[in-house]
Amino acid sequence: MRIQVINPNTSQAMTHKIGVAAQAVARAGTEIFPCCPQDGPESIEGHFDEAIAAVGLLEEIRKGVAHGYDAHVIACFGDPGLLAARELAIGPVIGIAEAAFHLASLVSTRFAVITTLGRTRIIAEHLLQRYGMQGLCTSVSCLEIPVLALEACDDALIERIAVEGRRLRDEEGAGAIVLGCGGMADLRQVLSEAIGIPVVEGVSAAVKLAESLVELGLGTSKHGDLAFPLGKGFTGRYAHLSR
Ligand code: 5HY
Repeated sequence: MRIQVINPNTSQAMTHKIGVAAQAVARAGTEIFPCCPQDGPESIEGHFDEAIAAVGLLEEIRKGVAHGYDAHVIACFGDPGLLAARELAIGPVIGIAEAAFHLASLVSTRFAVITTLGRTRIIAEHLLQRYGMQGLCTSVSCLEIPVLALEACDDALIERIAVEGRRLRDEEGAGAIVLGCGGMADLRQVLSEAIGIPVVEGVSAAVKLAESLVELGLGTSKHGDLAFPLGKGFTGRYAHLSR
């Protein structure tokens, strides 16, 4: 099985970290193909970044479909371009936020999310609403750190996240913690041990869900709104999309 794991920002270091984390949990027969767009923001920290990043993400999905990958993972906690990607894809397309929320809901009655900047809290809250998970989430906690600070995540930052995770466990009754950034892909085990409750990390969650869907023969439905995009002309830099 071959799974494309797309980091929608253009940080090579984060793309590598995400690829290593994805391969670490993949089955022996699963090959992970990490990638990121050539063009776009180095990190995604708001609505504008997400909108720009989505175009590059969709180009990567187009390439992945052409390569015949069995599934695709969108390794950004905003799940940018998820439904548009599903229109293009034949195999399943899994966003790391949706994946993490669902797995957290299977091991706890209430979970909390720990993410980066306060200004992106609303993005996670909108996703909880869209996925019908709002009632299961005690809160979206923000560390007020830039996404790229996770590229050089030291023990002090790990301890900061662990302290917040224990607070959410003790003060809000969270039974599980969801790590709300693709840049936290390498922190699942250390934080699970430090916080003492299930810690769900989106990249690993999405890879395992993708494997399960492929093995069940479940690809993206091509009936209705997720059918391939209607043929039409595109102009300018998108002329190559015309069909
Ligand atoms: C992410 N931004 O997973 C998101 C989430 C965040 O560049 N990768 C990004 O932390 O806002």
